[in-house]
Amino acid sequence: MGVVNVTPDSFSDGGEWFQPEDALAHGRALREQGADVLDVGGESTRPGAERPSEAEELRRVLPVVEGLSALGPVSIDTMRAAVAAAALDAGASLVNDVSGGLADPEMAALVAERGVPYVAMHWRGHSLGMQDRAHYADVVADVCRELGERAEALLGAGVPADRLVLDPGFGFAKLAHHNWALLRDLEAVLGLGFPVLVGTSRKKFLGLVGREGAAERTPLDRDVATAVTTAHAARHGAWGVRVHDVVAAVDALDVAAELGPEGPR
Ligand code: PMM
Repeated sequence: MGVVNVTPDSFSDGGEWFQPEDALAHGRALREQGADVLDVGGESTRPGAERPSEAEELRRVLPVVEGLSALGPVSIDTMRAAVAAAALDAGASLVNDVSGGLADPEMAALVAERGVPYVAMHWRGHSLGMQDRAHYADVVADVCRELGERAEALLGAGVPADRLVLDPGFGFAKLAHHNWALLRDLEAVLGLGFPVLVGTSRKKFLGLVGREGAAERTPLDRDVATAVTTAHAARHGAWGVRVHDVVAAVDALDVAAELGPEGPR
């Protein structure tokens, strides 16, 4: 899954694709590089970010969704049911909701009605103040329990079980050691019985690794580390990876395919 952020303030690609024509060109390039799905988003979720209005989010994403859907599958990265509905009408075929349906009570019904694949991510609240919620007794057990409860609620609201994908939400209300614990123990998330999407690309914990006492890597310098986590995720059975650098991810996935699943042979 290649990331197309149509935002002025994403931490990872700093507004590079904010103009629709730039986002379209970027999406086309990611598709040519081998992305199976393009994930178009108009709201930055970096810690501390303020939300755009619904009208502004629609203005950002719709032309890009429409243009890129002509070339292949597009997912809409949104927490708003109205934006998801408009994007599906414009050609998107999958909804990626970092709030797992918690931000908008209409989301579950919309996804159920449309019957499209739905990525529900582990989330504890909006970006402002998000990292204040990074408290866990046992991060793997707590995230699995909260995600499992979300999955049950979504199924109860009519989302078909074979359309649901779960995501542990790397970097969302999580400190570096929480992210590492979840990545190390991806099998626990897979144990919930749904396909799992992994979104570690360019996140802060990859900028910090091995850098104690030194400056962290900038987001653009985190693609090598991301390729390693991509191969790891694939070898542990992830359904998909959400990445900015598709060239590196395709290489990492090819290597992972040659090595096969992790574990004793
Ligand atoms: N991360 C971001 C945005 N959307 N969606 C899913 N499913 N999982 C993620 O980890 C995720 C996401 C934030 O990263 P960005 O600012 O680089 O898009």
